[in-house]
Amino acid sequence: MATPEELKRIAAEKALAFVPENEYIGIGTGSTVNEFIKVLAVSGKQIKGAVSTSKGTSELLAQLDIPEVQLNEVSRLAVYVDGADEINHSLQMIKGGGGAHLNEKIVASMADKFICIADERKYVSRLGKFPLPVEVIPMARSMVSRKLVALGGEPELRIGFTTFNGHQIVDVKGLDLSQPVTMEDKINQIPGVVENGLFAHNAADVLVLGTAEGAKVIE
Ligand code: ABF
Repeated sequence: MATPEELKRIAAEKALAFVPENEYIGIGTGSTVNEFIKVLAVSGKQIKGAVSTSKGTSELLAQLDIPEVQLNEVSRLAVYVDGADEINHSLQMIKGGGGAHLNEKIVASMADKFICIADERKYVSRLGKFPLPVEVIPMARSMVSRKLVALGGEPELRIGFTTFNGHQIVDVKGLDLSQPVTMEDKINQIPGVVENGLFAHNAADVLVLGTAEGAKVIE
């Protein structure tokens, strides 16, 4: 029986095929992405540079001598490779379990193609079992939480966590995410919300799924 770590590596290795040579790419955050960075480092594939989305990703890039560039230095990215907490059959995602979804959504929006890499546990028919991360301005946290309750959610402050950009995160259970694009917009229209972890407008273009039977590519 393959372990989740083995499934992540299977997906990461297959994702290499989607990385063109001599281009700038964006790289997300999380343990599956870390497997991708490790296989990229030993693949011999030459990239111009990688735009990172978190301190953890930047540290691993530096450790493995993969050149990092800042988003402001590039005008487009050939691909964006990132994990997800859940991904549905329309390749819409819940992300942000690692607290980096603001940077991830920004960098993903610059890429020609979003390649999601995940182990098979993440592939779901309906989003919402995983609590939706919502990045909020600290002074507005209580007001935002009341409005999330009004939307049917049960928000919980992520205790002791401050995002890369200095904000807080509330994780919201119980939302009806059957219409992900509508809910993504509704939440982002609440004053004080910086960004939420629904990637519905910007769904992935390709899902590389690590399964016990090997890597499956879903487009
Ligand atoms: C990241 O991928 C986050 O948005 C999401 O939480 C994470 C999944 O992490 P892992 O690959 O460790 O399961 O982009």
